[in-house]
Amino acid sequence: MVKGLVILFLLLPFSFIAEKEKDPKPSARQVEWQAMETTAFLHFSINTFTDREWGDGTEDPKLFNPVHFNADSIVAALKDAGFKMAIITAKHHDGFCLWPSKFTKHSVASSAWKNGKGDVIRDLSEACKKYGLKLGIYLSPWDRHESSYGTPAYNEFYKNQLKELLTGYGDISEVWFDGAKGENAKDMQYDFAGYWKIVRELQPKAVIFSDVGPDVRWVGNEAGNAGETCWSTINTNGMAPGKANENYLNTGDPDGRQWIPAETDVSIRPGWFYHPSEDSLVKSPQQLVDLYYRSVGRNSLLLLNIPPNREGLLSKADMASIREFRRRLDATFRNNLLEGSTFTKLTDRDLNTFHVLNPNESMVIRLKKEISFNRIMLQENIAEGQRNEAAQVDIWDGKDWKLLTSFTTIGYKRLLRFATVQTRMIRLTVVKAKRQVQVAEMGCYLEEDK
Ligand code: FUL
Repeated sequence: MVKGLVILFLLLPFSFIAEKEKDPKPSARQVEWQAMETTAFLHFSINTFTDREWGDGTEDPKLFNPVHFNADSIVAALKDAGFKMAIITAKHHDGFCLWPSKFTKHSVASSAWKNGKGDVIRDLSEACKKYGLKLGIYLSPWDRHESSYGTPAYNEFYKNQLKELLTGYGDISEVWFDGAKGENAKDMQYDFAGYWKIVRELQPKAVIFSDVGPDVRWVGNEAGNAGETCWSTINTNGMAPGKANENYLNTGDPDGRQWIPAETDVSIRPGWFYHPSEDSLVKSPQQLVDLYYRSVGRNSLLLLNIPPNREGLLSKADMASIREFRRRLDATFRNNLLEGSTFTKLTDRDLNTFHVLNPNESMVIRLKKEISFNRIMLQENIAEGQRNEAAQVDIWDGKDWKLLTSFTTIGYKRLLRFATVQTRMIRLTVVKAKRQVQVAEMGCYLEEDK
């Protein structure tokens, strides 16, 4: 009996280590991806000129003529507004290609633009290099123009197009595989595994998005809402792009064995493509700030669509809105009021240095003077996984602790908003966690009234 107990105690630390090692963790490319926080989607194609959201593939390529298209101006505006990557619709569901693909005539090469000599992807990739943004591509699997669509030959056609994009335009940092699939040949079997293999071979640093990963998953809606509880882990068993459970994708799964964080794609306008009738419906800077809190602030990434117009430029209203959005965020998060407290690791902007808290453990931050704040920011060291399940923050009112806010997951980032409070002491308590939480960053901020 005693011998048995001794063996048990000897083995215990090993079983703990084994369990810990099984914890899903992000790859380097996923960590880098999430740290970008805000990226831009550019929905731009023949639909921009036909005023449609989904073209049917019969459009005359000559209609594509963005006479003032200027990739530099678009990318400069995105950079100015703090976006770190631009993902462009190289081909949307209608099949029209923004680059002169060798495998179809349905492209810019048959358009009126630059007498068929233009290449949107080339111009954009050069502008991205110039301004230091990453470039991503969206290549719709669903193709309403290509005659081989619906037969196995289409997979070859698609792979050829993918290879053109992955070899001809320098670094590609994200490849976006849309799950949408309409009426023409519903039974088309996409070779997603084959597509993804090509991405890994040709652009090993690129993250692959589809509804269910493998690197980045869909957040489950197009309204800009990550789950209040949002795990970067899921189990993809049996789920295919286009057929995933939206609620499951929205919140993720604490028991998920795969690290596939959620990307929140949402448009600055009602539609994904530019429509003149939506010029007055551009989301305001404050609506964009709210989107940031509901995506990045809930452990997701904000992929904001800002569609170029018929001239081939971002519209003035859109540019003004994204610029002011960034100004407001910068103004709020510039000044971390916890700086100078004894917990220096929490404010050093380095996720690899952290303070550990076990479940039911608290840390009390004493400040040199009273602070006024209405926002809290928390980050876990996600390189080691995501652990916090429930936590709360209390503040000292001079006599007693008062609950300020309680919340669930943290992950890469959690942002909390509440009415302005004053205090000299703040207490963070981990209420429930999968294991010891590595609290990497914490900030208290004051957002001024607008
Ligand atoms: C959807 C597409 O059908 C929309 O047109 C848009 O591209 C959006 C981002 O994804 O599935």
